[in-house]
Amino acid sequence: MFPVQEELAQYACKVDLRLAELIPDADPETKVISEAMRYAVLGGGKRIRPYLVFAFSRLSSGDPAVALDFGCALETVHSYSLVHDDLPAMDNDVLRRGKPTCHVAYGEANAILAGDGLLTRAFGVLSESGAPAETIRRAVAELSYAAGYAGMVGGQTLDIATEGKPVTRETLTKLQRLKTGALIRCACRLGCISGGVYGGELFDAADVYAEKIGLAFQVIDDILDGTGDPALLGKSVGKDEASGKTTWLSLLGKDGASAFAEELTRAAADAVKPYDGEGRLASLADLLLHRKK
Ligand code: GRG
Repeated sequence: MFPVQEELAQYACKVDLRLAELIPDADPETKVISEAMRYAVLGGGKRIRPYLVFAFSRLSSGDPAVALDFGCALETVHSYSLVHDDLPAMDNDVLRRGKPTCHVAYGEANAILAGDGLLTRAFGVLSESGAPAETIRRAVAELSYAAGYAGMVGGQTLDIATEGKPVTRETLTKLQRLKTGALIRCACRLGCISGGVYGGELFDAADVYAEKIGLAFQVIDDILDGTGDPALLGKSVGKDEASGKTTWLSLLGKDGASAFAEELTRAAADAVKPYDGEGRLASLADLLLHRKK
């Protein structure tokens, strides 16, 4: 089996170091925002999305430095989404990545601004990555699409609109494909784009892999919310059941949801088999299936 856990841990350290360089402390009068941004983005995240960029960048023979910056840009968007998702107006969570959430630590207004700062910084990071102009253009378009109303923001909108109402399996799949899946697909695509691959068989295989692991990721997230250990997860659990939310756990039960996640994981590995000689992508899908946090 490919040693994906070790490689992911090493890559996460690289991502942390690079993010610290890309988001330096600003001038003293606005330091509270750069501090809140660094608080939200540094330390604690699994860095799965940057690792996906790295893995697909290898397959497209991309420049590793460009892939790292593309992954960091995506991680700043992911971190902004967590900051805003935790706000009182949204999920009203007090714990994230084992620490008080950004608004608890810095106040609500600063948390909103820190999220805004992270989102906008992402596009600066892509633009300054040193990649060819066409590669940057494609990466900016891809990230903007995935993070925006046709992607993650749209998914969050659906999530809020369906709050407290039972939803069908189809609606749940759509909601999660947008809310969580869009950034995961963007990660795989940015990896391809970093090596100048803008379409074709590898790009299509990356899309199928992303779709399958994205949904499996969410199924596991639902199982962990219902049965996971809050100390290990670094966030509160049991909120889905308490709020009567439709999840994969409530739709399929624990065994059914686990079987579904396994099926998706197998399908993900199959989709990239021709490119995955080392087994990195299959091992990553398997690691995500068995994650405890
Ligand atoms: C506020 C516009 C806006 C969007 C929020 C991402 C999101 C949309 C909400 C997060 C809520 C949530 C718990 C979703 C489940 C899947 C998910 C994205 C989990 C967190 O991602 P991980 O596990 O987190 O990769 P780390 O901390 O490892 O980076």
